[in-house]
Order: sequence, then C-alpha cells, then structure tokens
Amino acid sequence: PLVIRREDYTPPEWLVPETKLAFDLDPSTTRVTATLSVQRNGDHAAPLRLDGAGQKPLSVTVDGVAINDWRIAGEQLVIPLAGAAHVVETQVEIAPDRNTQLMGLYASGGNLCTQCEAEGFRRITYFPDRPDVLSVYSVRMTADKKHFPVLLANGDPVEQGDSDDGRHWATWHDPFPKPSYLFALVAGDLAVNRSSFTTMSGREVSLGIWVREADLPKTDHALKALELAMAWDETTYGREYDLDVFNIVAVDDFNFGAMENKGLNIFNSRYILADPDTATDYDYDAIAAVVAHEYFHNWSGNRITCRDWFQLSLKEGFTVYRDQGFSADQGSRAVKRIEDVRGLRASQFPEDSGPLAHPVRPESYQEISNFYTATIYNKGAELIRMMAAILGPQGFRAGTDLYFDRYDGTAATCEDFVTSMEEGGKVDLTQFRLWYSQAGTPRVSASLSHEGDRATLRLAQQVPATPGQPVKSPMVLPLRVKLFGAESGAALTDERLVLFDDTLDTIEFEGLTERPVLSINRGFSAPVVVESDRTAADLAFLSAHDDDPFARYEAMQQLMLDTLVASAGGHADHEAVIAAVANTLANTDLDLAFVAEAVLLPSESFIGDQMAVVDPDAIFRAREALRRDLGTRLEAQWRQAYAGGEGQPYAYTPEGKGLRRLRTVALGYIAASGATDAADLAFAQFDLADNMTDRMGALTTLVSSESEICTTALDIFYSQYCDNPLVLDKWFQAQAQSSRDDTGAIVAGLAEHADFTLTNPNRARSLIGAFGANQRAFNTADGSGYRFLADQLIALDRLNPQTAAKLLPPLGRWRRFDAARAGLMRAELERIVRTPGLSKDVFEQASKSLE
Ligand code: DPP
Ligand code: ZN
Repeated sequence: PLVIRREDYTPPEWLVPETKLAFDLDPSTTRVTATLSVQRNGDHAAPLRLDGAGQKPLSVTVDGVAINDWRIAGEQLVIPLAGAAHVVETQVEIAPDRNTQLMGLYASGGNLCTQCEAEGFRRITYFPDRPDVLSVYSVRMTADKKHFPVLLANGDPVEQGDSDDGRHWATWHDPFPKPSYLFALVAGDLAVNRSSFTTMSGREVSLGIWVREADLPKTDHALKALELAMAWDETTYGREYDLDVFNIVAVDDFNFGAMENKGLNIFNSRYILADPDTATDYDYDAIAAVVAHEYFHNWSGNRITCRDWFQLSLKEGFTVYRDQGFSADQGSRAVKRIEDVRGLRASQFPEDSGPLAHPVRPESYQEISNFYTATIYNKGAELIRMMAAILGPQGFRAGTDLYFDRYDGTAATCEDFVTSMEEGGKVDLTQFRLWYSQAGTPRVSASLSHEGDRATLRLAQQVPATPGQPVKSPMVLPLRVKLFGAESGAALTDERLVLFDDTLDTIEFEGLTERPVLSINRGFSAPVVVESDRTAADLAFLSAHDDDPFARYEAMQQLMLDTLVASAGGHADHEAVIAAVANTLANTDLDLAFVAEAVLLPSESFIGDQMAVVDPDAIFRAREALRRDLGTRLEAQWRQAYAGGEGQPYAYTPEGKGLRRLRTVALGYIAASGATDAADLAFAQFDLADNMTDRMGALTTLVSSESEICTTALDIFYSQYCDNPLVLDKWFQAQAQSSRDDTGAIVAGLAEHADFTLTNPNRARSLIGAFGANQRAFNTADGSGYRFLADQLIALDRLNPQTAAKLLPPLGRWRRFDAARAGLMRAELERIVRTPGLSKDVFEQASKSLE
C-alpha cells in the first residue's frame, strides 16, 4: 500500500486561483463542468495533474480548444501544458444515487448533498484535491424544480431563474479562497428556519437552518446555539463572521457529525434536530457543541486552513478546544470538564496505548480518513489547553490574535500555531513541541513526603513506547498542584502551576501547619495518567474537601478505580467508596449535575485499562457488586435523590438537567440494590415521562434487567418512535449497551431487524459501534462477538469504507486480553485482511492492529 509521509511534503506544482463549476444535477447522472484557471507554481516543466476518483471523463479543453493528449495515470488526469497560465475545462459524469460511500456528491432522503473532507472533491470533478490549493469558487447549479426547489452552495447567492422543461438554476459565489475540501452544494426539497445576526461591526447576516418541512419545529435549539456561538467568538476571540449568509443543512446519511463548508455547513441530522419529546439533555448539549464547533471553524479551519493533512489537528484540536470553552460558558464549567475528560479516557487513552497510536501530528498515513481520531481532535484540544495554561489568559489571547492575523488566508501548519503562541505569549515552547511528535499517554508518579513544616513532592515521568516510537524524551507537563490540611480540610498552599519537564523532579513546600494531602493535576491540567501513593483515606478526604470540583471528582474516581481493580483481583472492600458517596450525596452545596457525575462508577473499559490482562467478567462482577452494595447501603439517600426530581415539569435549564441526571443515576442504583419495586419504578418513569431524557434513563435501566417489563417497554418505545430514525437509533443502541448475559444474541437478532441497515452510518454505529464498546458483551469467551463485528465490518466495507474502518478498533485491543481471546481476535483481524476487495481504509486499520 502507498504510504504518504509528512517529510515528503512539496508545494503544489500548479495553483488554481479561480474555479467555475457548473452542475447539471440529476440523481442518476450528474454532469459537472469545471473551468479552472491554472498557474504554474515555480520554475518547472511538470504537466498539470488533477486528482480524480471514479468519474467518467467526457472532454478536456485548454484555453477553449479541445485536446486529446491528456491521459489518465492511476486516478489522476494528466494534462501537458506549455505556458505559465491556462484555462482548463473538464466535463465529467457522476452518479450520486449510487454513491454509498457518502463522499463526494450523493443522495440522502431524496436530496442531493456533498461531503468533501478529506478527499471527496476528487469524486466530483478533476482537481488538485489538496488543502494547500486555495481557489475562489463560482458555482452554477441546474436541477428539476419540482424535486429540487432549493439550490444552495458556498458563499453568497448571486442569481437564480427558471429554464424551460421544468428545470431551474442558481448561481453562488464565495469570495474567500478555499481548499476543495470545503466545497459544498445542496439541492433538495427543504424548508428553512431563519433568523439574523448583527456582527460586532454592524453587518447583518442572514442565518438559515434547512431541513425537511416536518422537522422545522425541531430546529430552534440549533439556531439559538448558532447565534450564541457567533456572539461568543466575537467576545472571546475577537472573530467576526464574514459573509452575508450562513446556512446549515441537516441530512440523515452522514459519515461525520457535521462539516464546516464555507457558508454552508452540512450536518448529520442528529446534531440539529431536537425537541423535548425526542432528544435527551445529552443530545441538546451535543447539538450546541457541534453547531458551535462547525461555526468556529470559519476562522480556525476555513480562513486559516491546513497546509497538508498531517496538520489536521491545527484546525480540529484548536476548534475542539474552542467549542469546549463555549460549552463550559453556557453551563457548569466543572461538569463540562468532567465530561470531556471522561470522553478522553474512553476514546483517546485506549487509542494512545494500542496499535493505532499516533502523534497529534502524524508522520505517515495510508488513508487520511483513518486519522479523524480522538488523538487529533481531543488530545489535540488538550495541547491547546496546556499552552493556554502556560501562557495565561492574556498571553493566550495575544497568541491567537497573532495567529489569526498572520496566517489569515493561508494554509498553515501546527508549527505556525506554536510559533504564534511563543511570540504572542513570550514563552519558549521548544520542548513543548514534543507533544505534537510523541504519541503515548505520559505516566506521572507522584509521591508527597512531609516532615515538620516542610513537604517534598517527588515526581517521575515516563512516556510509554508506541508503534514506531520505542524511545521517548521527557515532555513538559503543566501540573496544577495544591496541598490541603488533613485535619482542618483547609488549603495549606495556593495552587501552583508546576511545569514538570524532566524525568525526575522534586518540588518543595514550606510553612505547613499540619499533615498535607496532595491535590495534583487539578482541572486535568495535563492529559496524563497520575499514579500517586495517596491512601483511600486521602482520596476520600479530597473528594469531600478539595476546592476544585474537578479534583473532587478525580479523587472519587481514583478511589473507586482502586477499589474496583482490587476487587476484580479478589480483594473487595467497599467501605471507603460507600462513605465517600454517602458524603457527596449528603452535601447540599453541590450542584446536582456534579453530584450525578461524582457518584458514577468508572466504566468497565476504563477499569480494564488499569489491568495488565483485562478480565471482562471479573470486572463486570466487581462493578456490579459495588453497585449493589452502594444501592443497598445508601438506599434511603438514592430514594431521596430520586424523589427530588419528581413532578417537576420539563425545562432545559442547568437545574432541570441536573435533576434529571441525578434522578436516572439514582434509579440505576435503586435497581442495582435488587429492590423489588425497582422495575416498576423504572417503568413508571418510562411511561409518565414528558421528555426523552427521563424516558431513555428509565429504558437504559430496564434494558439491563431480565424483567418482562423490559420487553414491554421496548415494544412501546418502538411503536411510538419507529418512524423517527434518530430515536430508533436510541432503541438499537440501548439494547447493544445492555449488561444482560444474552446481549450478544439480542444484538445479532437486531442486525436482522427490518429497520436495521448498514447504509445509514448512524444506524450502523448505534448497533455495531455500541456493541463493540460493550466490554463484557463483546468479549464473550466463545469469540462470537468478535466474529459478529468482523462480519458486519466486512459487509459495511463494501458500502462505506470510511465508516467501516471506524468500527475496527475494539478488535485491535487483543494484546490486553488473555491468550484465548487474543487468538480469537487475531483470527478475525486476519480474516478481515484476507477479504478480497478490501478498502485501504479497513486494510490500514486491520493490518496495523495485527502488528
Ligand atoms: N466535519 C468534521 C469536523 O468538523 C471534519 N472537519 O470536525
Ligand atoms: Zn472539526
């Protein structure tokens, strides 16, 4: 397979300052005419090479004259050109309705839409499909007026009109030079929810969210989020929107969550549509976050784009950091940080310690679609967060101002960003750059000793070996540290930001009046694993007394984790956890959403990550035993917490969300206690809920029980929502996440369900993706889970390689399991690799997973 390397980067041989596209749109045969003004870049004699994929070339002209001496090399169209500048026109034919990969121009729900990042544009027309070729686009679309009354493209609308024979046309112009991956068009039968936004310099922008007519009532939340995001980017980063219109279109079939095409974002409908009856609080939050994320890309991604795909985190890491900041400002900062860290540990830490580990700025790839990862996005965001911590708020803003100013209109690199931070913040980030080049999650061991009024913190760091990187250098780890008095509970020191940049270090504290307890990596200031010699009593103490809510949560998680790992190894002692949870539940000063997070046990897979050999059954038993004990011993408190939310009408407010979240967590513990009324309680909640959050909370509790009522609830849910695809996804997902013993069989049955299809990525992920993440169900000792996943993945690969490859990572964890399971997982990976006609997407992931 062809390996693309970062070190091989060379500037483009030809530039394309201007691009005119004409689309004669039709689902079965669309004709695309591309008129490119091309300019030789530098002193060379190379022909023009345009990327293509799958289209049928009809004609090529140069400066208005048809030519025949073009050729196809691989999938590139090669055109010999004599001069320094020419106008090249190509005509091709494509078939949107046969495009199951959902890359390029495709059909979804009767409409036509595009997805071009990373390399979809070449499936539409011949073009230098690389992010450092920036061009000004004009687009003309012609389509049947009845089926496609709405015609949208990037930029601002210019003109429209009717042609004869029932067709109509529209032209759009985007004055901002952009790479081809940001191209977009939509043709469809769509209704719009509009509003307008006045920018900080007084410009009026018309905002529109386009959906099926019937979905219009579900677009208010997304539209509101867009307005909030536009205002937030002005106040927080000084960034103003730059076109007269900003359109968002929601489609049901979409590989990503959403796409930031200039002036015309295209979204997976799950990140737009919401009303209380069909969307959970989690969905509402995710919609606001994704709407903001894509909007923020207008500056961090579009105005400044990436030089090459190795720099992907330049736009993604930074934009995730920006959307995290936005969400934190809308609600509870601490709860948002807890959610983000939980996500990082669930998806990025396993990636960083497995066969697919790669640096935030990778050195090579076979298929770039495989690098839209938690490492690029979420660890990338942590890198920005660390730089922000090192620079401080003013320095960071100076750094981002400089970056936006200096690189506006260009295709930049991660190095350009770091240089801007250095100059703007007046700091030296030489060693910090290792975060971009070294993969693996650093491990810090921290030990605090104390004598008289002095204490010494001893730190050691180790960065584990990862594929291709056996030996690592020490990194700069910004650790927020503070000491608390074990007797008084009071702070003994101010918070210090320790820049730990060596293999070993010691930090001294003086003037201590009592025995100190160490609070470290507060706010998760560095994305590392901390091992400390703090006792269960110290952790329980911090969970009650630390003044950083995140650190309280962390202390509780660590206490739970230590307890569960010991318990999975046969040493169960639940007392410290029970006391700490009781304490947290009794603390009326805490916000309810925080309490709900703090009392939740770590996931089975996170527990597994702490063990040399993952024993999924022992982990499950240990976790269930602790849940049962917590449920029984604290039953009165759970019932009180549960009743706290009763009878309150639904409102999407921080208080309302907190109440609902704690209520469902409490219900889970009541069920875990084995209380005889638990199933009835859950069913009543399910039945009487006036919102999807409570209904799903009850259903996920029921679905893990063996009770008859579970089947009844699933049937009711199905008949109520079977014609709403997004809600039906929840129905599939809840069953795939169940802790029942027969989940594997249930999931295999659901794969045969009339409503299951691999052609829709959301549906495929809701069943197959959720099952792969269900540690116990997926890892049954007979290997049936592995076989099922491999079968589905091979079938999906024929339709949609990009989404298929995303389902593979659970099979790559074989090194962490016992020999029998490892052998079964390897056998499936080998079967996948041997499959004839396999995509390079899946080949890359499967072959790397075997190494
Ligand atoms: N659409 C994806 C995102 O916004 C890729 N750019 O992250
Ligand atoms: Zn993004």
